[in-house]
Amino acid sequence: MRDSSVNFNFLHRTCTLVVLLCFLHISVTVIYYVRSLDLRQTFVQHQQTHNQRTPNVVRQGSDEPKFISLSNSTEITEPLETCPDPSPILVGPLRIEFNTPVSLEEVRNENPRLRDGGRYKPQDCIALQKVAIIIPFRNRDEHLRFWLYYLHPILQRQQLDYGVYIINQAGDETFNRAKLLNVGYAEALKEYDYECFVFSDVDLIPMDDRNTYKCFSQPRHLSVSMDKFGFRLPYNQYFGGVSSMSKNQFLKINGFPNNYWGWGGEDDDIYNRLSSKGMSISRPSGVIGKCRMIRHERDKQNDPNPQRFDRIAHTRDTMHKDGINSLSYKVVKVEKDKLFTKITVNIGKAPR
Ligand SMILES: [Mn+2]
Repeated sequence: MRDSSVNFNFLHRTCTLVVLLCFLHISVTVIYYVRSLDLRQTFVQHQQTHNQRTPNVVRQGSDEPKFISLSNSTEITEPLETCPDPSPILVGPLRIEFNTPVSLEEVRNENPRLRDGGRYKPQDCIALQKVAIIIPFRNRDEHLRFWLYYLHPILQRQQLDYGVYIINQAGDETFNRAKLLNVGYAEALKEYDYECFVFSDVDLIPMDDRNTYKCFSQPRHLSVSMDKFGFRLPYNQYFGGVSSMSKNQFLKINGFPNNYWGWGGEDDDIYNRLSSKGMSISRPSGVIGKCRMIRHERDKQNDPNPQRFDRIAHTRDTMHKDGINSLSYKVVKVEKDKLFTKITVNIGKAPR
């Protein structure tokens, strides 16, 4: 009898101890669980405030980057920081087609952040470069509309401080692409302290916004894989289509030749100028450098220049006399549109 009561007492105490231990275990588990919930919540809150601090792009099938507003924020008074390189709002490969015509009104509406003259700079950071984009032009309004439609959103995503200059050759003498480019350089500099110049044909559209329209430590050839050439470089020294040069690089070669009237050769002359000054050509990869050319017939008054081979052979002798230091022209008209600055110039004609 006594023996069993001792046994029972022992059993009772053991059970109580086990129950207490279980309770302790559960309490500790619950406390840790609640604390981890708390931590997770503050982490999420922190993430949200962090996202609001950095401009965040929402991509919902739209080309236009949308920014979360920073209004009512104390940061508005803080000095701006330099934009990150590469721009965090690039999207990569783009679909480019020329089947549906676009109107200037449509392009103006889709780019509300542009200032008069086709100017733009990012609001939330200081652009890496001030870039003037120079387009030699005559009677290609349809191409220009496509160019503006595609390029303005791309250039804004690239976070550049840029302006678009259409240099329109007055009259109907033979076309002179390189001289128009010299005019664009000179006229853009009268307006703003540009440090980089992109020279682009009006009918070339990049197929990837990672192909940044800015300058590099060497002159840059940007249109490296055109659909017209089967997405390949036609030859190693090719420098036509779209290229970029800093002010220093441009001045080192005395700008571009003024005496290439008609189609062809001026881009090879520019290549000769660069290589004679010991510069090399920088290029994006063949994937990032893909671009489309709008199909067209050869323009009237832009026949192949028969003198081009002879001229290219003598670039080194002529480049110091012929270039930005010998440029002469007359501005006929300046038009400021929201999408571009169009400068109509009289550049004379080929000597007969
Ligand atoms: Mn063309």
